[in-house]
Amino acid sequence: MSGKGAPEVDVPEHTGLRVAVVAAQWHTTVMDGLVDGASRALRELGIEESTLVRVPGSFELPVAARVLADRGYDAVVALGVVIRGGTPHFDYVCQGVTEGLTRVGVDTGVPVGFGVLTCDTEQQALDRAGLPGSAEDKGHEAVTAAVATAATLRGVSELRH
Ligand code: DLZ
Repeated sequence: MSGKGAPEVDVPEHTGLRVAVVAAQWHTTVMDGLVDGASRALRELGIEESTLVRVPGSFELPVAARVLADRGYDAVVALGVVIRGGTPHFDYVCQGVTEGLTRVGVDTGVPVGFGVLTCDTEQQALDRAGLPGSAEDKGHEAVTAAVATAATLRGVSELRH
């Protein structure tokens, strides 16, 4: 998948939205970049209430995201890095985390920002980590997408009441 074609996301009015970030710990340098990018986006958006929860690996992201969604956060952002190794393990972890996070969003109605990098090499992950020299900033993007979606959905639910 290419980053070409990414939109300039317009974030609707989002005063008072509460955001939870859940981040795995594998691949420290890349994860530090993703977490920093997410924090920067939260600051730029003026989000006043946010929390950061760390879990061991990406496979643990969905259960943590579900608990945070159930705690009343308006948006959850999941950050992780999975790098292909020599066994099918990569595919199972990627499938588990992707399907799990999708379920959390659909089942709870709480938008889940998908900031999980699934890469063939560490260099591909570094290129997307929001570090100095990275071409992309996926932690920042995931927060922006989740907050924009939560703000849009808040507007929609107000229309229906
Ligand atoms: C086991 C494992 C492996 C091999 N690789 C990664 C990885 O690249 N990125 C990641 O976030 N987690 C990895 N894990 C750990 C699993 O996500 C999970 O934490 C363990 O299987 C324990 O449930």
